[in-house]
Amino acid sequence: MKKNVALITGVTGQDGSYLSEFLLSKGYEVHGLIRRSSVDFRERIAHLEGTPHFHLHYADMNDSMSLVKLVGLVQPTEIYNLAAQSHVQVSFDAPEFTADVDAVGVLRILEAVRTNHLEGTCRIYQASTSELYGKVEEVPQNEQTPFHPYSPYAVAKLYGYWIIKEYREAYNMFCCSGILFNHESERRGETFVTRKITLAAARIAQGKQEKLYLGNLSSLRDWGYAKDYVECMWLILQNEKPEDFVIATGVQHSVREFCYLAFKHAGIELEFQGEGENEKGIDKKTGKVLVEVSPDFYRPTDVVNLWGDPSKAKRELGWNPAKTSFEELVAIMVKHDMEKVAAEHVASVMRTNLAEYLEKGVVK
Ligand code: NAP
Ligand code: G4F
Repeated sequence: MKKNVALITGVTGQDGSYLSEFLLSKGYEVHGLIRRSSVDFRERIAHLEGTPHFHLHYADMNDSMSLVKLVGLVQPTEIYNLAAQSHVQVSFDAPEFTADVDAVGVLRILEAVRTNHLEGTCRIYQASTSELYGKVEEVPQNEQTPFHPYSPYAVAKLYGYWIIKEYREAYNMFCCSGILFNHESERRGETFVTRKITLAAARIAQGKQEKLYLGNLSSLRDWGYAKDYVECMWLILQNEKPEDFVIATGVQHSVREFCYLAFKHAGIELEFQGEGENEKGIDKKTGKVLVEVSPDFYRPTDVVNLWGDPSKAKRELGWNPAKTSFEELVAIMVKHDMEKVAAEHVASVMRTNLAEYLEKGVVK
């Protein structure tokens, strides 16, 4: 039997790391695309490096030639295109780079597959996003809901969505978009709102940070657990027909609610007082202001009402959107960050002690 060979772009990211683990557990040969950077950002996949069936290759989503060569070398049976400039706020500051990676990058992958004559054998998953709904036109959002992208990131991703659909129809390729709603984890990038909150709650609870500054506290999201969502990416490519799917939990919460629960898990009960820029999260026990609003984190246009309807994925892929609840997700993230902050403290004390001993000549 022919071996399943997966190529993952964005392998160093949150989803890429979980997907690698998932596919390796299913017996896949996994190839990951990494790009050169001056510092090593392979923390999320460090535990997989050196294991059999896991291989890394240098290339870049901005470099067609490198993609054509890589696809030709790996001869994948499945490609998971997860690479992206994935931060919505950053896309306002770097719109052209975002478009190059998130829009044209998708086209480059499709053309790399065609150039290598693999369009009949290689299935392609595109990491699409609930940001396409943007300035939402209905709630909850499903596969039929009209798109209204509301950031340079979303506009770039809309191109990715349509070019996937176009190649499916024009060249009969098995390529699909997963329209994923926000999914988080203990591996989430530290500047996305959930991880920013869980890390700050842990630091504040352990006396390492005074205050947390956030933007729009009323923004609503449908947050799921990234580990559960990567299974769906795979299910989409195992489906009989190439189709697009909404992946979400079907449950919605505000940034404020996430914040309240995260601090509660860290042992602090918050009370929110005031409105808009004057809203504050106050420690009920001490009366100290721990959370404040800063307009620095406001966006020129913000998506404020995302709520997904995962009925199609449930019905047609047999996927369970309720595997990890919102409450469990927050608990997992806070537990992880409480331990991380405590470990950093121990490491820093040890470093200080060692420096002192070296200075006094106690150790050489
Ligand atoms: P992430 O943690 O930000 O990871 C993004 C990945 O893309 C990283 O591996 C990054 O590499 C890579 N990348 C960026 N620019 C690249 C380039 N020019 N060439 C090669 N690689 C490049 O994102 P994520 O949360 O795992 O999300 C995965 C995908 O799903 C993204 O496409 C995102 O837009 C989409 N998505 C995410 C969510 C969510 O809630 N997480 C929801 C919907 C859709 P470096 O490590 O080198 O930076
Ligand atoms: O955590 P966020 O930055 O995620 P956002 O913008 O929803 O994007 C993420 O999910 C998308 C799926 O819908 C992905 F496509 C995308 O790649 C990324 O993974 O912000 C969530 C909400 C926003 O409304 C933002 O305005 O939280 C609000 N927010 C409030 N204060 C904040 C902050 N966001 C961030 N990053 N930092 C804040 O201090």
